[in-house]
Amino acid sequence: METKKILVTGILGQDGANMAEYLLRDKSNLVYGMMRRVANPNYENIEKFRHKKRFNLVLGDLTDEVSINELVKEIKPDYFINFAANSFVGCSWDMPAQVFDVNSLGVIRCLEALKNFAPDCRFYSAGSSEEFGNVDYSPQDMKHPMKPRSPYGASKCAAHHIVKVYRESYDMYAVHGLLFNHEGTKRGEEFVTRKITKGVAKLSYQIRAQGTWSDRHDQPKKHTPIELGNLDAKRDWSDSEDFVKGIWLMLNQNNPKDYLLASGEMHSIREFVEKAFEAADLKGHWEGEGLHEKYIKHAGRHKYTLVKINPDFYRPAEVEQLMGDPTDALEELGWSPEGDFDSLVEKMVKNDIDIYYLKKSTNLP
Ligand code: NDP
Ligand code: GDR
Repeated sequence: METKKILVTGILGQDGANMAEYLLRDKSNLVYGMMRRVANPNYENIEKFRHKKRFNLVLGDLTDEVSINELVKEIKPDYFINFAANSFVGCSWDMPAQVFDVNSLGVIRCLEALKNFAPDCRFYSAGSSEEFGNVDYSPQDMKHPMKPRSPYGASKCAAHHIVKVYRESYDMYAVHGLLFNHEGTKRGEEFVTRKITKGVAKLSYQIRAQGTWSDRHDQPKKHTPIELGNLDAKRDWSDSEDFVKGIWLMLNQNNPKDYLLASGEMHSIREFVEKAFEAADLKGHWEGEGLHEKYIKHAGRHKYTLVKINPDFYRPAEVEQLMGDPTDALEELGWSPEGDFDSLVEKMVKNDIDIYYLKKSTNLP
């Protein structure tokens, strides 16, 4: 069995950890997971495999070409999967230059290191549906023009172009996958899906864990509504565990070609909220309009506000809707995702309820 050396950046994030877990199932793979130096690293996402023999944790930073060059020189990887990024669209207006440094220049640093020290290595660049932005038609396909609405989206468009330029100029195997939103139990907490499922878990505990719905008390139990921004935005959500398989297929074609991964379905934030509370057996209803809209649950004599609007979570420019057409990936790559919207929401809610209740029962912070 020929050993494959695979360098995965962004290892502590959602996709890096899911990709490493997937690759380690094949005993011929040797995985190098790159993290940047931080004072208090959170290893939660990689705890399952962190101490495996075929996994090595290495330090590097996309803003520092010395570290990227040294890693490529030392490891001489067969595959370089670049997930590292400033991936939060919402903060990209506050630090646009940093976002470009990591998400665009960072990709050039990776490509240069490979060109100079491992020219046969296959490179994956993490592109985004945010590159489509203000969409002309739905579902979007690979021919859709790039119309980003945020510094983040623009930074990914720049990475998209530069990957193509290196592929064509230096005959490198470099692909830029256009991925629509993908979530799961390792999703970062500031993204709307995880924010909702964590909030649902907390509310479930606060309102009902210590007994039945509290009709006996004069006041409703103390509870923490989830505060959200634009409920009408629509996204095409999938499971990250399905996407890492599609990415691996993209890296193992005969000739490099970019693909789009998506579910082909679109749901609003409002629908995600409803589905998440249903999964926790806390179905409520919407009352009010605009900034005063709330998701309410009546229980006995009491009325619980489960969700309310906080205008701070609105963005300076919004991408109102995104939905991708995955036909090419399904037919040409043979990609076959297993999850769907309902199973994704249920999995995330159940996971967060388990975590929250366990923490409370063991008095962890
Ligand atoms: P995460 O935010 O979960 O992970 C990104 C990782 O990159 C983090 O672990 C972060 O480290 C690391 N990172 C940030 N800056 C640097 C740097 N300068 N040097 C090295 N590492 C750095 O993102 P996801 O796993 O969700 O996404 C993976 C990639 O896919 C990203 O590029 C994202 O933009 C892209 N993408 C994601 C989609 C999604 O829906 N999830 C959809 C389309 C594209 P730290 O932990 O220290 O912050
Ligand atoms: P997105 O994901 O911007 O699509 O980027 P996010 O979950 O942050 O937002 C999705 C939509 O929800 C609306 N929204 C809120 N978003 C957040 N984060 N918090 C809120 O309280 C809230 N309320 C409403 C947003 O306005 C938006 O419309 C993700 C990231 O993973 C990117 O890295 C990736 O490239 C794209 O998906 C595809």
